Amino acid sequence: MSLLSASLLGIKFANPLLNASGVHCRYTDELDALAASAAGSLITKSCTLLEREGNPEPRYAATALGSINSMGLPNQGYAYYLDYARRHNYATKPLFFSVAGLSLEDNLTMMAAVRDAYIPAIVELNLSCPNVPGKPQIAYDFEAMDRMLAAVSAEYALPFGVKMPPYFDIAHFDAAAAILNKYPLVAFVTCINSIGNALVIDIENESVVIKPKDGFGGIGGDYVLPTALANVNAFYRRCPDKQVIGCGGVRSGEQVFMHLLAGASLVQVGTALHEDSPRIFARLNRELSAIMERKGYRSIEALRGKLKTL
Ligand code: RRO
Repeated sequence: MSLLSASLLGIKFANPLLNASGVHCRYTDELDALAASAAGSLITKSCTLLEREGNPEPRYAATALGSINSMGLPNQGYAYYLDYARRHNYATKPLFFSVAGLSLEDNLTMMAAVRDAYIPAIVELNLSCPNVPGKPQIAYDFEAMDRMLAAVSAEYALPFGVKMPPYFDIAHFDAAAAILNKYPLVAFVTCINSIGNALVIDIENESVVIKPKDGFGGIGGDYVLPTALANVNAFYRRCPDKQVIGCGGVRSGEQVFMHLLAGASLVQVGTALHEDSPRIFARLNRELSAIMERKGYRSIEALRGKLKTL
Protein backbone atom coordinates (compact mmCIF):
# COMPACT_ATOMS: atom_id res chain seq x y z
CA MET A 1 0.00 0.00 0.00
CA SER A 2 1.39 3.38 -0.93
CA LEU A 3 1.53 6.31 1.47
CA LEU A 4 -1.47 8.17 0.04
CA SER A 5 -3.76 5.30 -0.90
CA ALA A 6 -7.34 5.69 0.25
CA SER A 7 -10.51 3.64 0.28
CA LEU A 8 -14.26 4.32 0.06
CA LEU A 9 -17.06 1.75 -0.21
CA GLY A 10 -14.37 -0.91 -0.56
CA ILE A 11 -12.97 0.81 -3.65
CA LYS A 12 -9.26 1.73 -3.75
CA PHE A 13 -8.08 5.25 -4.61
CA ALA A 14 -4.45 6.19 -5.40
CA ASN A 15 -4.89 9.24 -3.14
CA PRO A 16 -7.75 10.92 -1.28
CA LEU A 17 -8.13 13.97 -3.53
CA LEU A 18 -10.85 14.90 -6.02
CA ASN A 19 -12.65 18.00 -7.21
CA ALA A 20 -15.71 19.32 -5.40
CA SER A 21 -18.73 18.85 -7.62
CA GLY A 22 -19.37 22.04 -9.57
CA VAL A 23 -15.73 22.91 -10.13
CA HIS A 24 -14.05 21.96 -13.43
CA CYS A 25 -16.63 19.30 -14.23
CA ARG A 26 -19.48 20.71 -16.34
CA TYR A 27 -18.02 19.67 -19.71
CA THR A 28 -16.26 16.51 -20.87
CA ASP A 29 -12.99 18.32 -21.62
CA GLU A 30 -12.89 19.53 -18.00
CA LEU A 31 -13.65 16.03 -16.71
CA ASP A 32 -10.96 14.61 -19.00
CA ALA A 33 -8.43 17.04 -17.51
CA LEU A 34 -9.34 15.82 -14.02
CA ALA A 35 -9.07 12.23 -15.19
CA ALA A 36 -5.57 13.00 -16.53
CA SER A 37 -4.52 14.89 -13.37
CA ALA A 38 -2.99 13.64 -10.12
CA ALA A 39 -6.43 13.57 -8.46
CA GLY A 40 -7.32 10.14 -7.07
CA SER A 41 -10.84 10.36 -8.48
CA LEU A 42 -13.26 12.89 -9.98
CA ILE A 43 -16.90 13.92 -9.76
CA THR A 44 -19.30 15.33 -12.34
CA LYS A 45 -21.27 18.57 -12.02
CA SER A 46 -24.56 18.11 -10.18
CA CYS A 47 -27.12 17.31 -12.85
CA THR A 48 -30.82 17.74 -13.45
CA LEU A 49 -33.13 15.86 -15.81
CA LEU A 50 -32.77 18.54 -18.45
CA GLU A 51 -29.93 20.85 -19.41
CA ARG A 52 -29.89 24.19 -17.54
CA GLU A 53 -28.15 27.45 -18.35
CA GLY A 54 -28.11 28.47 -14.69
CA ASN A 55 -28.31 31.97 -13.22
CA PRO A 56 -27.23 35.20 -14.97
CA GLU A 57 -23.56 36.25 -14.86
CA PRO A 58 -21.52 37.35 -13.06
CA ARG A 59 -22.36 34.39 -10.82
CA TYR A 60 -18.97 33.51 -9.27
CA ALA A 61 -16.45 35.84 -7.68
CA ALA A 62 -13.16 35.14 -5.94
CA THR A 63 -12.18 37.18 -2.87
CA ALA A 64 -9.06 37.34 -0.71
CA LEU A 65 -10.57 34.72 1.59
CA GLY A 66 -12.36 32.43 -0.83
CA SER A 67 -15.28 32.62 -3.21
CA ILE A 68 -18.98 33.31 -3.52
CA ASN A 69 -21.21 31.70 -6.14
CA SER A 70 -24.78 31.52 -7.26
CA MET A 71 -24.35 29.41 -10.38
CA GLY A 72 -27.91 28.06 -10.27
CA LEU A 73 -27.12 24.50 -11.28
CA PRO A 74 -25.87 25.05 -14.84
CA ASN A 75 -25.40 21.57 -16.32
CA GLN A 76 -25.79 19.60 -19.54
CA GLY A 77 -28.55 17.30 -18.27
CA TYR A 78 -28.05 13.87 -16.71
CA ALA A 79 -27.87 11.99 -20.02
CA TYR A 80 -24.67 13.91 -20.89
CA TYR A 81 -22.96 12.84 -17.65
CA LEU A 82 -24.30 9.30 -17.90
CA ASP A 83 -22.79 9.07 -21.36
CA TYR A 84 -19.48 10.31 -19.92
CA ALA A 85 -19.74 7.80 -17.06
CA ARG A 86 -20.33 4.96 -19.54
CA ARG A 87 -17.15 5.89 -21.40
CA HIS A 88 -14.96 6.57 -18.33
CA ASN A 89 -12.02 4.22 -17.81
CA TYR A 90 -12.60 3.01 -14.24
CA ALA A 91 -9.26 1.20 -14.27
CA THR A 92 -7.51 4.59 -14.12
CA LYS A 93 -9.55 6.05 -11.25
CA PRO A 94 -13.04 5.97 -9.75
CA LEU A 95 -15.74 8.39 -10.95
CA PHE A 96 -18.47 9.96 -8.80
CA PHE A 97 -21.77 11.04 -10.36
CA SER A 98 -23.48 14.00 -8.70
CA VAL A 99 -27.28 14.17 -8.87
CA ALA A 100 -29.34 17.24 -7.92
CA GLY A 101 -32.87 16.82 -9.21
CA LEU A 102 -35.37 19.62 -8.83
CA SER A 103 -37.84 17.16 -7.29
CA LEU A 104 -37.88 13.77 -5.56
CA GLU A 105 -39.28 12.21 -8.73
CA ASP A 106 -36.44 13.65 -10.83
CA ASN A 107 -33.88 12.17 -8.44
CA LEU A 108 -35.56 8.75 -8.69
CA THR A 109 -35.54 8.92 -12.50
CA MET A 110 -31.86 9.88 -12.68
CA MET A 111 -30.66 7.39 -10.09
CA ALA A 112 -32.65 4.56 -11.70
CA ALA A 113 -30.91 5.41 -14.99
CA VAL A 114 -27.48 5.29 -13.33
CA ARG A 115 -28.35 1.98 -11.68
CA ASP A 116 -29.62 0.50 -14.94
CA ALA A 117 -26.43 1.51 -16.76
CA TYR A 118 -24.52 -1.14 -14.74
CA ILE A 119 -21.43 1.03 -14.39
CA PRO A 120 -19.28 1.43 -11.28
CA ALA A 121 -19.92 5.18 -10.95
CA ILE A 122 -20.58 6.22 -7.34
CA VAL A 123 -23.61 8.49 -6.84
CA GLU A 124 -23.34 11.56 -4.61
CA LEU A 125 -26.89 12.89 -4.13
CA ASN A 126 -26.75 16.66 -3.61
CA LEU A 127 -29.18 17.61 -0.82
CA SER A 128 -27.71 21.06 -0.42
CA CYS A 129 -27.78 23.29 -3.49
CA PRO A 130 -28.23 26.78 -2.05
CA ASN A 131 -28.73 28.67 -5.30
CA VAL A 132 -31.90 27.71 -7.16
CA PRO A 133 -34.37 30.56 -6.59
CA GLY A 134 -37.54 29.26 -4.94
CA LYS A 135 -35.99 25.87 -4.03
CA PRO A 136 -34.93 25.60 -0.39
CA GLN A 137 -32.16 23.16 0.45
CA ILE A 138 -33.58 19.67 1.12
CA ALA A 139 -31.12 19.03 3.93
CA TYR A 140 -32.40 22.07 5.87
CA ASP A 141 -35.90 20.51 5.85
CA PHE A 142 -35.49 17.33 7.88
CA GLU A 143 -38.88 15.88 6.92
CA ALA A 144 -38.18 16.40 3.22
CA MET A 145 -34.71 14.88 3.65
CA ASP A 146 -36.17 11.82 5.38
CA ARG A 147 -38.75 11.34 2.60
CA MET A 148 -36.04 11.77 -0.07
CA LEU A 149 -33.72 9.20 1.49
CA ALA A 150 -36.53 6.70 1.99
CA ALA A 151 -37.64 6.98 -1.63
CA VAL A 152 -34.13 7.00 -3.12
CA SER A 153 -33.03 4.03 -0.98
CA ALA A 154 -36.06 2.03 -2.12
CA GLU A 155 -35.61 2.90 -5.80
CA TYR A 156 -31.82 2.89 -6.19
CA ALA A 157 -31.17 -0.11 -3.92
CA LEU A 158 -27.37 0.35 -4.09
CA PRO A 159 -24.98 2.23 -1.77
CA PHE A 160 -24.75 5.96 -2.43
CA GLY A 161 -23.63 9.17 -0.72
CA VAL A 162 -25.18 12.50 0.16
CA LYS A 163 -23.73 16.00 -0.17
CA MET A 164 -24.68 17.91 2.96
CA PRO A 165 -24.85 21.59 3.75
CA PRO A 166 -23.10 22.90 6.84
CA TYR A 167 -25.00 22.79 10.13
CA PHE A 168 -24.27 25.19 12.94
CA ASP A 169 -25.98 23.71 15.98
CA ILE A 170 -25.35 20.48 17.88
CA ALA A 171 -29.10 19.72 17.85
CA HIS A 172 -29.01 19.90 14.05
CA PHE A 173 -25.97 17.59 13.83
CA ASP A 174 -27.89 15.12 16.03
CA ALA A 175 -31.12 15.37 14.04
CA ALA A 176 -29.46 15.11 10.62
CA ALA A 177 -27.25 12.19 11.66
CA ALA A 178 -30.25 10.34 13.16
CA ILE A 179 -32.03 10.57 9.80
CA LEU A 180 -28.95 9.49 7.81
CA ASN A 181 -28.47 6.55 10.18
CA LYS A 182 -31.96 5.23 9.30
CA TYR A 183 -30.67 4.51 5.80
CA PRO A 184 -27.90 1.90 5.54
CA LEU A 185 -27.58 2.50 1.78
CA VAL A 186 -26.37 6.03 2.60
CA ALA A 187 -22.81 4.80 2.71
CA PHE A 188 -20.99 8.12 2.75
CA VAL A 189 -21.67 11.70 3.72
CA THR A 190 -19.88 14.60 2.00
CA CYS A 191 -19.45 17.63 4.29
CA ILE A 192 -19.80 20.46 3.31
CA ASN A 193 -21.43 22.25 0.43
CA SER A 194 -20.86 26.01 0.38
CA ILE A 195 -22.19 28.07 3.30
CA GLY A 196 -25.35 29.32 1.65
CA ASN A 197 -26.75 32.78 1.17
CA ALA A 198 -23.80 34.87 2.24
CA LEU A 199 -23.22 38.41 0.95
CA VAL A 200 -19.89 39.79 -0.27
CA ILE A 201 -19.68 43.58 -0.67
CA ASP A 202 -17.21 45.54 -2.80
CA ILE A 203 -16.55 48.76 -0.92
CA GLU A 204 -15.21 50.72 -3.93
CA ASN A 205 -18.33 50.13 -5.97
CA GLU A 206 -20.58 49.96 -2.89
CA SER A 207 -22.03 46.94 -4.59
CA VAL A 208 -22.63 43.24 -4.41
CA VAL A 209 -20.19 41.15 -6.52
CA ILE A 210 -22.50 38.60 -8.16
CA LYS A 211 -25.73 39.27 -10.03
CA PRO A 212 -28.22 36.55 -9.00
CA LYS A 213 -30.35 36.85 -5.87
CA ASP A 214 -29.29 40.47 -5.17
CA GLY A 215 -25.74 39.27 -4.54
CA PHE A 216 -26.52 36.42 -2.12
CA GLY A 217 -24.57 33.22 -2.74
CA GLY A 218 -22.70 30.27 -1.27
CA ILE A 219 -19.23 30.90 0.08
CA GLY A 220 -16.23 28.57 -0.02
CA GLY A 221 -12.49 28.74 0.61
CA ASP A 222 -10.80 30.01 3.76
CA TYR A 223 -14.12 31.36 5.07
CA VAL A 224 -15.47 27.85 5.53
CA LEU A 225 -12.58 25.63 6.71
CA PRO A 226 -13.46 25.49 10.45
CA THR A 227 -17.15 24.96 9.65
CA ALA A 228 -16.23 22.19 7.21
CA LEU A 229 -13.94 20.47 9.74
CA ALA A 230 -16.66 20.65 12.41
CA ASN A 231 -19.20 19.07 10.08
CA VAL A 232 -16.79 16.33 8.96
CA ASN A 233 -16.00 15.47 12.55
CA ALA A 234 -19.59 15.76 13.76
CA PHE A 235 -20.81 13.24 11.15
CA TYR A 236 -17.72 11.04 11.57
CA ARG A 237 -18.56 10.71 15.27
CA ARG A 238 -22.30 10.25 14.78
CA CYS A 239 -22.31 7.91 11.77
CA PRO A 240 -19.92 5.07 12.66
CA ASP A 241 -21.23 2.83 9.88
CA LYS A 242 -20.72 5.46 7.17
CA GLN A 243 -17.69 7.13 5.64
CA VAL A 244 -17.18 10.88 5.35
CA ILE A 245 -15.81 12.90 2.43
CA GLY A 246 -14.41 16.26 3.50
CA CYS A 247 -14.94 19.39 1.45
CA GLY A 248 -14.22 22.99 2.33
CA GLY A 249 -11.25 25.30 2.62
CA VAL A 250 -8.58 23.03 1.13
CA ARG A 251 -5.75 24.90 -0.59
CA SER A 252 -2.64 23.12 0.70
CA GLY A 253 -1.63 19.77 2.13
CA GLU A 254 -2.21 21.14 5.63
CA GLN A 255 -5.95 21.43 5.14
CA VAL A 256 -6.10 17.97 3.55
CA PHE A 257 -4.34 16.62 6.65
CA MET A 258 -6.85 18.43 8.91
CA HIS A 259 -9.84 16.93 7.08
CA LEU A 260 -8.29 13.44 7.38
CA LEU A 261 -7.65 13.92 11.11
CA ALA A 262 -11.27 15.03 11.51
CA GLY A 263 -12.37 11.75 9.96
CA ALA A 264 -12.55 12.22 6.19
CA SER A 265 -11.78 9.23 3.96
CA LEU A 266 -11.49 11.41 0.83
CA VAL A 267 -11.10 15.18 0.43
CA GLN A 268 -12.61 17.44 -2.24
CA VAL A 269 -11.17 20.70 -3.53
CA GLY A 270 -13.49 23.49 -4.72
CA THR A 271 -12.47 27.14 -4.64
CA ALA A 272 -8.72 26.44 -4.77
CA LEU A 273 -9.20 24.26 -7.87
CA HIS A 274 -11.34 26.97 -9.47
CA GLU A 275 -8.61 29.54 -8.83
CA ASP A 276 -5.82 27.25 -10.05
CA SER A 277 -6.05 24.24 -12.39
CA PRO A 278 -6.06 20.45 -12.12
CA ARG A 279 -2.28 20.75 -11.62
CA ILE A 280 -3.15 21.66 -8.02
CA PHE A 281 -3.67 17.97 -7.22
CA ALA A 282 0.01 17.14 -7.73
CA ARG A 283 1.01 19.92 -5.34
CA LEU A 284 -1.57 18.89 -2.72
CA ASN A 285 -0.40 15.27 -2.88
CA ARG A 286 3.22 16.38 -2.51
CA GLU A 287 2.42 18.59 0.45
CA LEU A 288 0.30 15.94 2.15
CA SER A 289 3.08 13.35 1.69
CA ALA A 290 5.62 15.75 3.20
CA ILE A 291 3.48 16.35 6.30
CA MET A 292 2.84 12.63 6.75
CA GLU A 293 6.52 11.80 6.39
CA ARG A 294 7.53 14.53 8.82
CA LYS A 295 5.09 13.11 11.37
CA GLY A 296 6.02 9.49 10.75
CA TYR A 297 2.67 8.38 9.32
CA ARG A 298 2.97 5.53 6.82
CA SER A 299 -0.67 5.49 5.70
CA ILE A 300 -3.78 7.66 5.64
CA GLU A 301 -5.56 4.92 7.55
CA ALA A 302 -3.18 5.52 10.46
CA LEU A 303 -4.25 9.14 10.90
CA ARG A 304 -7.88 9.20 9.77
CA GLY A 305 -10.15 10.34 12.61
CA LYS A 306 -7.22 10.53 15.04
CA LEU A 307 -8.05 14.09 16.07
CA LYS A 308 -7.22 14.58 19.76
CA THR A 309 -9.49 16.41 22.18
CA LEU A 310 -8.34 18.24 25.30
O1 RRO B 1 -24.84 25.34 -9.14
C1 RRO B 1 -24.79 25.95 -8.05
O2 RRO B 1 -25.16 27.12 -7.91
C2 RRO B 1 -24.28 25.30 -6.83
C3 RRO B 1 -24.68 24.05 -6.41
BR1 RRO B 1 -25.80 22.95 -7.40
C4 RRO B 1 -24.22 23.55 -5.16
O3 RRO B 1 -24.55 22.46 -4.71
N1 RRO B 1 -23.39 24.34 -4.44
C5 RRO B 1 -23.01 25.57 -4.84
O4 RRO B 1 -22.25 26.24 -4.14
N2 RRO B 1 -23.45 26.03 -6.06
